[in-house]
Amino acid sequence: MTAKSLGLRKDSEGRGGIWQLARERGMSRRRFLQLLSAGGTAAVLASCTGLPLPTATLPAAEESTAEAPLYYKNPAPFIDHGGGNLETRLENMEALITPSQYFFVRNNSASLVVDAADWRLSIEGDAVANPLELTYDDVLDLPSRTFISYLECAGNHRSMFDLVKGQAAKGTQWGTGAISNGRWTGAALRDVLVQADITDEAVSVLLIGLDSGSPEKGFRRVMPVEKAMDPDTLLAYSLNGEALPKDHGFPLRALAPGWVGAASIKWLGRIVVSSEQLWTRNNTTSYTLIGDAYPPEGESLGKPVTMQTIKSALALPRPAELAAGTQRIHGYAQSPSGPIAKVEWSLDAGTTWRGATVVEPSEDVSRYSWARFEFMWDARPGEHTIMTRATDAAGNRQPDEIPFNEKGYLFNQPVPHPIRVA
Ligand SMILES: Nc1nc2c(c(=O)[nH]1)N[C@H]1C(S)=C(S)[C@@H](COP(=O)(O)O)O[C@H]1N2
Ligand SMILES: [Mo]
Repeated sequence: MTAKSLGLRKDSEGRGGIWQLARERGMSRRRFLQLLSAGGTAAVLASCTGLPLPTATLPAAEESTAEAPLYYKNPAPFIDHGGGNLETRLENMEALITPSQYFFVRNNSASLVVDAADWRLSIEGDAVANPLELTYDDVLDLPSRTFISYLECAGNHRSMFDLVKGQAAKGTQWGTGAISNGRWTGAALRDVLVQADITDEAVSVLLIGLDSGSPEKGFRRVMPVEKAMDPDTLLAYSLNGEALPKDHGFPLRALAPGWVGAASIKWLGRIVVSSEQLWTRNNTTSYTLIGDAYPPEGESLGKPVTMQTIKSALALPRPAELAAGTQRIHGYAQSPSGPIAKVEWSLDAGTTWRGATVVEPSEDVSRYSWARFEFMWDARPGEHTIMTRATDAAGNRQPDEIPFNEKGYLFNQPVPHPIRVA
């Protein structure tokens, strides 16, 4: 694929066509992304039309502030869990792709403001024969890939351990919105690893963010070399046709489709390829399944989480209030192991199930996109609970019951959704 694949599509703000316009005026993709990150669409338009850019449109966050905010986006549309954790309200969503302003945020420290011109990505380690240091332009010059993929926190649905099983798990009490579905563009991590000449001895690839301003303190995650060499594991520089927003890892983040969000390191600064299995906080004490059902592996306290699990949720407020009469109910379902084949819904806590319609997407979507489903419900006045259950094309179905784990990862039993009909 080429730069042409970064075509902007219309989003809910009608910003579609800006890249189109920029391209028609002869702007390079690199220049486009630079302008977008510096001054947003206003900067691109100003450059296209030759008009001076009013200084008021330059983001204030670019100026140095004594104390960095936890995030930069407007928190109004989100459930704010504090500490830089913004949960998407699925009820705000009707379409397949989550607009960037609704895209959930999970920060372990604070969002960074990185100057792409100063930024470097280093690739090193004992299983690297040709250590590299890449600039932003170097990454933009690599062959690019664009596809739709969901990104989901390992702790999405965590509050359901308490609500459904009566066992509270530690961590941010996410409902069902620590997930979003985006259109990503980036280079394949594989291409960079090949350029760095990784050796046959390579076992672990450690991705390190620049959190807290330094690679020493950065949020990090290990993945096996096989996942790192998967052509779909990206070094992503664009979300929904624009440069990555600051809160999502500008200038560059990893995107590990199908894996827990914690592997998709934001503000990526350093990649270490090792001939040994590496253990760090995020596969030993965090992001690992700790509980009776999970015997410890290696240096981990449990079973490190890697792939996500199949889940579904309704796009309704919790609790929801609906008017009596025929209602069209919709929601989203996702699986890391194939497209969603079937979604069912139940009004009697899972005793009987009816079929929902899995909506055919209006464009070709990758196997990493979530699916939209809907069904018609004759809502009668009173208190109701609707449960949904998804099955993927490989035959995986949401289980009736899963074992508890202390940190509440990967909850995927059918979620009961309370609805009052007046
Ligand atoms: N550098 C860095 N990368 C990170 C994180 C972080 O705190 N720092 N959080 C991780 C977690 S736990 C998740 S779920 C995803 C969330 O990505 P988003 O904020 O873009 O939605 O980013 C991951 N990458
Ligand atoms: Mo996460």
